[in-house]
Amino acid sequence: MTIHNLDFLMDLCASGRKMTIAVACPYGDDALAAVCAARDRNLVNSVLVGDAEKIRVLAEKDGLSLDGIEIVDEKTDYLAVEKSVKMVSGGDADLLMKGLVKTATLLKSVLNKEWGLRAGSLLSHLFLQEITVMGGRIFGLTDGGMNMYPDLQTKVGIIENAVECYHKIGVACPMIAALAAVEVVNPDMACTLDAAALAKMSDRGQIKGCVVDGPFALDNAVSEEAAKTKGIRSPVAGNADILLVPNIECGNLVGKVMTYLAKERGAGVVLGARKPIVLTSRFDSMETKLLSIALGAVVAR
Ligand code: COD
Repeated sequence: MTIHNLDFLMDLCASGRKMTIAVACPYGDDALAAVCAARDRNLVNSVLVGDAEKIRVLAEKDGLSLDGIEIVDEKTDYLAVEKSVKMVSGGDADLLMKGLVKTATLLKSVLNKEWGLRAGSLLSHLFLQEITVMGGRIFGLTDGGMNMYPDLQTKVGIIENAVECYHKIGVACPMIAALAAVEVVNPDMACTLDAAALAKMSDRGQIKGCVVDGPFALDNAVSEEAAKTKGIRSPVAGNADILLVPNIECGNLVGKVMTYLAKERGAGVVLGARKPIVLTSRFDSMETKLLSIALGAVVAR
């Protein structure tokens, strides 16, 4: 399946069982607007967890009706995060969403050993990045949100999470490019060694349900022409669905360049926990937040 934009996530979400999302600290204007838009499109049921008075004032300021949306009053961010995570781990909600609260604060709560959302496997962030140039493409960027400096084994876990998500959104065998600054193995650049090892693990069936190759520089991962110029022969060259970045800085920078400088939309979610966590940047647009809710709900099924 070739996906040209992210609108399919709305249809996919609307076609299945309606999930309930718990939103921790929903104070950013766009987070509230996205929750209201998700209600209007009948995508999810929402529970807002935070200072009820603050939420109502914000909604009124923005002319948003909170009809049909439940509010659980928790005055401090710390308690709101804890309550929302517990709602999801206890089965009162099917997925979690980060509002206006630090990513690390929410993730530490998610990783809580007693009442968090650990499933015994690696948690990682995937951002589906819509690119309107090049005829409309989607690139899964991972991991620019959770794992900071992944080693080889962590990269395998990051790939497995992304592949499971791609299968759920209808891509049977995603092409994965392990990115570096160059497309050759250079012993002085550790990520090129990891990329080559991942490619061989994919060849030998140690990583399943996808094709992994690398190292690739970004240009030859996304452009067939660039790959041809460099003489790279690989099914992944120019056709990557998923871009595995070497570390959190690379992933975060690529995502933010696309969001802020190119004004593209996306959808972000943390995978590998018992339930998905919708995780976008505080200043992401309402549309990106809405698409992220749809993606999270699809993954939650
Ligand atoms: N998957 C599964 N378990 C994990 C993971 C993971 N990705 N990370 C940590 N754990 C487990 C560890 O095994 C351990 O049992 C426990 O959690 C605590 O581990 P620490 O001490 O290494 O982790 P923390 O709590 O100090 O930090 C975990 C964070 C996810 C908060 C940290 O890695 C982090 O801050 N990541 C970056 C988040 C961020 O700032 N993103 C900004 C970009 S939007």
